[in-house]
Amino acid sequence: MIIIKAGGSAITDKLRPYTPRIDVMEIIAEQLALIEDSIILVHGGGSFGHFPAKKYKLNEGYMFPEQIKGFSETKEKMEVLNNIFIKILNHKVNTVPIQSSACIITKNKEILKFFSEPISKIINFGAIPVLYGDTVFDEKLGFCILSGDKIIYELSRIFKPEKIIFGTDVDGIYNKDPKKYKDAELIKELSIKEFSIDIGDIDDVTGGMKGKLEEIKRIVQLGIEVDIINITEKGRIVESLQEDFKGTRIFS
Ligand code: IP8
Repeated sequence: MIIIKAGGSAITDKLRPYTPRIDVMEIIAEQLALIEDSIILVHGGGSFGHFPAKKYKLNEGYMFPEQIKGFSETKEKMEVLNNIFIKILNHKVNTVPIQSSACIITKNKEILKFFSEPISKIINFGAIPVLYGDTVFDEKLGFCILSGDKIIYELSRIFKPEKIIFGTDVDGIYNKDPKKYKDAELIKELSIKEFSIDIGDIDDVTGGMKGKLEEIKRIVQLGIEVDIINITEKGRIVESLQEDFKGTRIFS
């Protein structure tokens, strides 16, 4: 089994609210059709989920009644994004979307309960379950934003996949932010012991690249191989299943 994250920065234009990147979704669909192994796909929020979630301070938990409007609005936007993606994927593969808030309860932003049986059933039928970062109910905070990365950690514990691919809009992890520095170098292999390096923004409600690396660290500690690749480029997902690929491989 392979678990693939289609990052929000790749499948949406993060600078323009509610703008999908249809071209990238098509690239992903084409490659999924070439993979024989079973797949679970998880996608992020990008400019659909993060805008309303930030506006209503949803990741700080329930504080004032107006946030309910934000909770509902964020969920609506995430469903719109999921629906656009699912339609494109279904031209090439069979997918079944799963709404995270209907099967996950968190406690202080960590997954406490996860009814994962439907995911196993979908896989047994040879289809691809598609989950996504979402607004969820939280036993301590009332509600919170659950990132796709935290969902992937939990899926890793439950399904023990051979590999996790984190798809972003950059080629992997660099020694400096490649969007700011031209001399930034791609790190091909990275030990989790080196994870203290300062990487990227924390502008996302779910912690940006830093939050992602925290989850990756936990996944690698489960003994699972993790690759970070650029999924906006054709062929990269399939290449990362081979030895010679462009990206960053994380090991313990
Ligand atoms: O982009 C966040 O998921 P992520 C989802 O995987 C929302 O961190 C609703 C902002």
